[in-house]
Amino acid sequence: DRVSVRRALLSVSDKTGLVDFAKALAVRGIELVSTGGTRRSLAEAGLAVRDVSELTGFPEIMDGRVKTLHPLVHGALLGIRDDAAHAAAMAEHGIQPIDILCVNLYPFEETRHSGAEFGHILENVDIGGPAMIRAAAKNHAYLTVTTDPADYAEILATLEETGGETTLDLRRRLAGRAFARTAAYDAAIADWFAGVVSDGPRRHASFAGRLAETLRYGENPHQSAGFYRTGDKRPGVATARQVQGKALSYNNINDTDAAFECVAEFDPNRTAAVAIIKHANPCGVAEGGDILAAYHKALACDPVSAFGGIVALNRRLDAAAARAITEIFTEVIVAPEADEEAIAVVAAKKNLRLLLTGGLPDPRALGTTVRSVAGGLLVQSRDNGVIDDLDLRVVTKRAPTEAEMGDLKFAFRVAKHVKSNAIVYAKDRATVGIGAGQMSRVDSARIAARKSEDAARALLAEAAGREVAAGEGAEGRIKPLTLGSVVASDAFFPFADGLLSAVEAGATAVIQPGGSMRDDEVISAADAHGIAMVLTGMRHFRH
Ligand code: 93A
Repeated sequence: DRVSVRRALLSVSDKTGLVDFAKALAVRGIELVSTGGTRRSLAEAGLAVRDVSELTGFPEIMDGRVKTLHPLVHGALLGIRDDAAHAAAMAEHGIQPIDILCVNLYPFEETRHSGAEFGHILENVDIGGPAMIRAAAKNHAYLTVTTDPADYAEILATLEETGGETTLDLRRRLAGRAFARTAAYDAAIADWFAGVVSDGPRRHASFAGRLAETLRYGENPHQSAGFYRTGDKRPGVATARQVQGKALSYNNINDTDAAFECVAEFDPNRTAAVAIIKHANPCGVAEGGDILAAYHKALACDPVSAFGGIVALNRRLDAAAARAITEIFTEVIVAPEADEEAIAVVAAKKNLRLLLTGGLPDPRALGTTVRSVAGGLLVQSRDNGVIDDLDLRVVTKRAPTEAEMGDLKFAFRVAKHVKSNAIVYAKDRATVGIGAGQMSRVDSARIAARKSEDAARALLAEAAGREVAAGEGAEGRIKPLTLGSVVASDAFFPFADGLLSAVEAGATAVIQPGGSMRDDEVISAADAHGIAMVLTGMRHFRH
C-alpha cells in the first residue's frame, strides 16, 4: 500500500506554506508542475517548475476558467495504475502520472462575505479545482491529495519516514478530508444562492442531504422547515415507513427520533422495552416480559405527561399493546414491526401516526451529530457509549445487590437520553421519576422525586376507584415510587447535596460518572446513609 512519489501538481489560491512545501518536495527529487499564479510564486522562490500547459500542450484560456480541465491532467489523476487498459491508455496518450495533488480553491467563502457584487462572487466559484480534488481523492489508492496547508507537515513527515513514499492510511485520511472540503465548498455556494434567489422551502438546501419533505412549519408556526435525508439507511425516523396517520410535524420527527434512539438501548433479544417521550425527553421507560407489560410500567412513571406523547417500542407491536396505547391520546407509535391485527387496532385512530422501521439502530454505531450556532455548525461524534462496555467501579462500603445493579444499569441507559441535568430514579427495570433539563442537579433530583409522588398518587386514585367499585378502601397506602429505588445521574455530583436529595427520596443505590473534585465527600455521604454507589467513568450530557 506504499506509493513512491515522483510528480506533484500544485495549484493553490492560498499560498500559505506553499514554497516551503514545494522546496521539501523538490529536495526529494519530486518534479513540480503548476498553474499560472502558483508557478510564478514557485519560480520566484528559485524552484524549477513546469507549467501545466507544458504538460497538456494546451494554453490556459478564458481568463483561467479552463486551465487544468484537460484529459492529460484528469487522466493522470484518475488512471488506475494496476489496470492494464488504463496503463495502456496512459502510455498511448503520453499521460504522466501525478502522485501528489496540492490544490486549494478560489476563495469563494471569503469573497462571498466581502461585500463583493454578484458577478465577482460567481467568478470565485472554482470549477477546475474541485474536479481535480475529487478525482485525486477517488483515486487515493495511488494519489495523495491535500486541500489545506495544515496537511503539508503530515505529508512531509510520511515521506521522511518512508524514504519518499506515501502510505494508504495517509492517502485515505486525506481523501476523506478532501471530499469534506469540496462538500463544504458546494454547500457554501448553494447557501449563497439560497440567500440571493428566493426558491421557497428549498432555501434550507445548504444542509447535508436531500429535501425529503417540506414540513408545514418548524418548532413554531411562524418558522418554515424541511426534513432532509442524508441517505443513511439505519433504521430510524428518516427511513421509517409511515403506515397511517397525519403528516409528521417538525416536533414529531424530533421527538420520534429521541424516542426510538432511547428504546434502541434495550436489546430486543434480552427484553421488551417501551419509551414514552414528550418534548424530546422520556417521561417513562420500562422493560417488561412483553410490550404490553413494558408499556404499562412506562406509563405508570408519569401518566399525565404521557398524554400526547410518542411511544417507541423495541419489539413488534401486537394487538394487546396497540389497544392499551390507543386508550390515551398518543401522537406517534414507532416500532420495528407490527402485527396485522395491531395495525387494524391503530387504524381506528385516524390521526395517530404509526411508523415501522424494519429494525433498531445500533446504539454502539459510529455517527455524527450536527447543530447550528450563529455563524457556524457544531459537529461531534454520536454518543455511542453503552453501559455494558464500561468498567463499573463500586466505591462505597456497601456494594449494590444484584437487583440494584440491574436497575442501576437500566437507569443510566435511560439517563443518556434525558436532557441535562438528568436524574433518573428506577425500580424493577422501570423509571419511577425523571428530572430533566434543569440548571441545577439538585433541582432535577427534587423534580424527579416530586413527579414520582404525583405518579404514586395517580396510581392510588386509580386503585381507589377500582376498590371503591369493589367495596374496598385504599386509604393511607400512598408511598412515593422512589422509595427503595435506585438513581442515575448523567454527570457527577459536584456536591453531596444532589446525592442527599436522592437519599431523601428513598433511593438505596446510585450510579454516576464520578470525577468531581468532591467525589470523596459524595462517597462519604453515601456511606453515611448505607447507599451503594457505582461509578461509570463516562458522562452522558445531552443538551
Ligand atoms: O477557473 S477554474 O475553475 N478552472 C480550472 O481549470 C482550474 N484549475 C485550477 N479554476 C482552476 N484552478 C484553480 O486555480 C485552483 O483550484 C486554484 O485555486 C487556482 C490556482 O490558480 P493559480 O495557480 O493561477 O494561482
